[in-house]
Amino acid sequence: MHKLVLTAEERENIDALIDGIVAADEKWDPMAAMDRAAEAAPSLPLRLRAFLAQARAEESDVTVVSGLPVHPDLPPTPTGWDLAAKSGAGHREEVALLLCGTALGDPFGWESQQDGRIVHDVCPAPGMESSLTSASSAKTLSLHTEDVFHPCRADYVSLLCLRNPDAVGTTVTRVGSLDFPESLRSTLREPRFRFFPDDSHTGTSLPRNAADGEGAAAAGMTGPVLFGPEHAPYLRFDIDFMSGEDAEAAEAVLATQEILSKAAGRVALEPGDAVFIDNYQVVHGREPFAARYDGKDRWLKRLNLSRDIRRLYTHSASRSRIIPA
Ligand SMILES: O=C(O)CCC(=O)C(=O)O
Ligand SMILES: [Fe+2]
Repeated sequence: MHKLVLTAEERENIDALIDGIVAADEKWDPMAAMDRAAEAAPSLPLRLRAFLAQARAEESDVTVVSGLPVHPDLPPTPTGWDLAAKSGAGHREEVALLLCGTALGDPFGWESQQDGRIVHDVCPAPGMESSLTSASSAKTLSLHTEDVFHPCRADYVSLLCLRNPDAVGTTVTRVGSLDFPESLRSTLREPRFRFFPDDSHTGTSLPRNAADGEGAAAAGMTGPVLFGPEHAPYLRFDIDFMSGEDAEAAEAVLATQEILSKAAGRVALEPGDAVFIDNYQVVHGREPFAARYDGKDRWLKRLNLSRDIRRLYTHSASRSRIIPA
């Protein structure tokens, strides 16, 4: 893990950049803020820019920046992303995440997720406690690749913590830390696995399983779990939204889940901490917690980053940062 702790002076400099971006538009405009953050990012403190540039160049798997500004008058934690979107709650913090994120990659969103927003809110929502989405709380969010089904999935998933009063951990397993038995490794290298869109895209709240192979969304796409460099492979995995195409591949999924779970570490984000998770090298999840809906619940901002935005443009044949549904 690579970690940088910002000084008070650096935090003040970033706060001043946020002031400028927020003041530039009469009304909070998240799309305009994305462009303004990209323009302003070269003015971030040099130490922070150098740290993020190095993380990108060295393909750091888990990168943490601590001490980002969180406004002292932060509004109560919204009880759902839709309410946050409507009120613009935590918009200064969205800008902070965009500013840092653009140093690692290009922000993008999904038409099918949180209404095509670029920066998402991760906060518990009533009725979603046991869902398989980021709005859950009571249920463990199992280790996953973000948007495992899609060829344009993020290179980095970034999370900025606004509140985390119970120090709930984000779980992470780095593929670089794993030692797969040789026969498992070679099975995982083969395109014998099928990946499905998760519930945050399909709007359903029931676990998908290999048996419901009907319909377009259930068709998914096949590919390997391990791919890329022989001795430092990339990884693609989400037990809730994948299946093996044959009995041996199905066994390999279960065996891999066990290996990933045993190797999991945790990062309990504090307000002002941003973590940049390499979505090709790390699977992440979350420990369960009790949501109280009292305005003080855990609250993160989430941003997907691509190392090459043209991957999106060629995929959807449009120059848009929002991947169509
Ligand atoms: O809440 C967390 O710590 C992580 C949730 C998650 O997996 C996500 O938002 O993508
Ligand atoms: Fe996630």
